[in-house]
Amino acid sequence: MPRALITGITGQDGMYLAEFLAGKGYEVFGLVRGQNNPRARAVRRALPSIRLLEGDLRDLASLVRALGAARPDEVYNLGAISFVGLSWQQAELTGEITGVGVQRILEAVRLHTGDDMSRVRFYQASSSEMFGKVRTVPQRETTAFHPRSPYGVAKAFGHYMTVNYRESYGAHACSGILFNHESPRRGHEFVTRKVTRAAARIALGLQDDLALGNLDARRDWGFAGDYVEAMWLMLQQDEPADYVIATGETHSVRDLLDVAFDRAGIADWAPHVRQDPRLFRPAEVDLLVGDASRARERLGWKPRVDFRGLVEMMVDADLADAKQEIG
Ligand code: GDR
Repeated sequence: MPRALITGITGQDGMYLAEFLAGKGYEVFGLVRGQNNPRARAVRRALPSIRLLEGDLRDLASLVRALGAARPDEVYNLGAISFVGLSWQQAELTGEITGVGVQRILEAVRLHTGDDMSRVRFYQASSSEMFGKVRTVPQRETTAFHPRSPYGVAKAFGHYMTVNYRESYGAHACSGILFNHESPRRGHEFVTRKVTRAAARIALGLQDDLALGNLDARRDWGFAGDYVEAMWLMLQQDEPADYVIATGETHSVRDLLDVAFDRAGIADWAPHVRQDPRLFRPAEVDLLVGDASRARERLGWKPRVDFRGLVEMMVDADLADAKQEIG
């Protein structure tokens, strides 16, 4: 039975990946900060077969210990402070966990494996936020980075560290440059979920309006369930490499509002939405759209859910939640 250790197991991607790997017959271990926090309990409820281990990306010894307990064949580093908007308020902590944390877990794998680091395959959750103020459209693996937030800067550090451990120590380390990926499990602070949840709650009379920031930002939004499969496929290749994972389509926040409110049965979103200057970011990423040709060619990966399908799936789940709330 193959064994996998996932950091960030309590997040959206951690949950999808854990389910996916368990379905493939893996023994799945997850790193958590405290067994009794509500998110760890939720993971255990959803996936009783999972083994949760204590550890923190700020603490090298805890990572070495977790590796010793899990003895994984594959490590997926999904743990991070992942909300871009917050990263200006907590730039140092974001650097510490989202950036330096990657070096710590790579070093832990190196210490754990002794002289052959490639014995444990490593996946790093890199991000399209590294492209930031984009140099070319669409963005691919060779596109230069210009991160626009402390989060993007920290992810770029983690990305280059992953490449560096591969080149320095022969690690089988892959960096997945994932564009935005969403689902009904997405945190409420991210724009897709904020919009789909509000559309559902406004339609059912639970909420009156919705405050947003920049409505003109464009993103390449895919479905998280599709993207975790790409993570796994990367680690099944003989040669480690970096891959862009994206749909190749870009949409604005306005497009998101159109589809979400329409699905919730509201013809015009404009009367319900106001713009709040506090929700604008100090520096914005205006446009992201990825070219996932390498993943298509080498991994045989392609997304199954398109933008409309994704937004409708999320609105339907939020409508069901809102109805339950009403009782
Ligand atoms: P992003 O996701 O920053 O792209 O990072 P987010 O959903 O937060 O923002 C997307 C775009 O929407 C604009 N926006 C708003 N965003 C939020 N959160 N709330 C608002 O009210 C709002 N109004 C407008 C933003 O300005 C932005 O342009 C996500 C995260 O999951 C990262 O961890 C991941 O690495 C990248 O995607 C790929």
